Amino acid sequence: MSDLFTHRKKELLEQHSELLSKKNSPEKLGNGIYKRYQNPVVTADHIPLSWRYDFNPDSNPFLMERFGINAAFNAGAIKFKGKYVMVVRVEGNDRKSFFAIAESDSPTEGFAFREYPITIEETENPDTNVYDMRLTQHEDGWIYGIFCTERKDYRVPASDTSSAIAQAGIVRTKDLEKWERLPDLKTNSEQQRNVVLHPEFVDGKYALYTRPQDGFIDAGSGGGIGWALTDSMETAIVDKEIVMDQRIYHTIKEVKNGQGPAPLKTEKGWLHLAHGVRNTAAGLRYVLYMFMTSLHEPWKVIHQPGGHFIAPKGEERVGDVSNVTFANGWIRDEDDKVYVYYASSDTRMHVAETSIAQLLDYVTHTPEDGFRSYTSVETINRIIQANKGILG
Ligand code: M1P
Repeated sequence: MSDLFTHRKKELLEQHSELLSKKNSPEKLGNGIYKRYQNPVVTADHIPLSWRYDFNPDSNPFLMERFGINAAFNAGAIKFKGKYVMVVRVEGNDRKSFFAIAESDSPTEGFAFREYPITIEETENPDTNVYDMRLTQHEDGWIYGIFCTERKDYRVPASDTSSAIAQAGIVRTKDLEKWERLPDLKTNSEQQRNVVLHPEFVDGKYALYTRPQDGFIDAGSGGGIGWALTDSMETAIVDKEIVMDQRIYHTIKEVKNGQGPAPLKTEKGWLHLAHGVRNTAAGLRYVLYMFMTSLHEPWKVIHQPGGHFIAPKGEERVGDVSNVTFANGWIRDEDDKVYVYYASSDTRMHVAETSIAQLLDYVTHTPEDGFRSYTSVETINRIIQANKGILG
């Protein structure tokens, strides 16, 4: 074994273990709605060295990276057997994404990947790429994972090597070890992404949040977040999708939007986290927003705070796809604290800490978007007026 090999091995192991044991602390003040934690909770560098390097000095004398990892982001999340668990979208240097579990005893630090990534069986129509799993602990006893399965669109001319078709793939598990692949969701929409299973039966059926769209990137005539019912998850078929949260001109969700994780049930209604997209001269900007739906009619929006809940900030603004925040996982803890696991710029995972009480206050008391500059000034004037004599 060469000195170079020995030295590199020691340094790699030290650096990796330092990263995994790095302490994390919340920002001091925050905005009263949540506190961001200072360090990302999962990055490409968290990926086990045993996936990336061949540690045999005979076959890898330079101790080169053999399988590069480009990013670790857009994670589904669940608390399982006392552990905070993320099902992370890991993307290799080859641009293929796959899923892997990172878990910790703490919600905000110490996330380590399991020894192997998750093997998701293919259907008779193999996926080219799989990503963005939403986990739902359903009242039927299964944990479902719905993810995007992307395949090449063969209907286009051979010169078009980019066009793809996105649909919803489905797996289920009881132990986060063995994942059973079910047939893909069937809908009447040309493309689907951001499909999420509601945790409870509605009228005896499984309920899904969908995102019908015409093109792979463009929502086209797909108007927003959809709501649909299916009799079964073993052959999930949706006839009708109604748009329950539409995209709107000159808002943070003007171009498209999509449900984040499964909603959280509270005594006042279902709390939803979603992403909204608008276009800019610098490209698409993805931010997170929230809304609440009726407890008994979860497809009816009853509160919709104006503007974004979390937008890319500081270093979060830069990455593979810059100016993006995206969340498909959050965990409500036993003490009603809520950990929002969000990704920045399609590159890394972060956490923000809040609580059900804070989120309820935020969702029910944040002014709604008035859709005009004039109404924004009116809203601020009302707040200033109410503060008179209080601030001195
Ligand atoms: O690159 C930003 C996001 O773009 C897509 O989201 P949407 O379907 O709403 O356009 C997804 O590819 C997502 O993974 C990605 O983070």
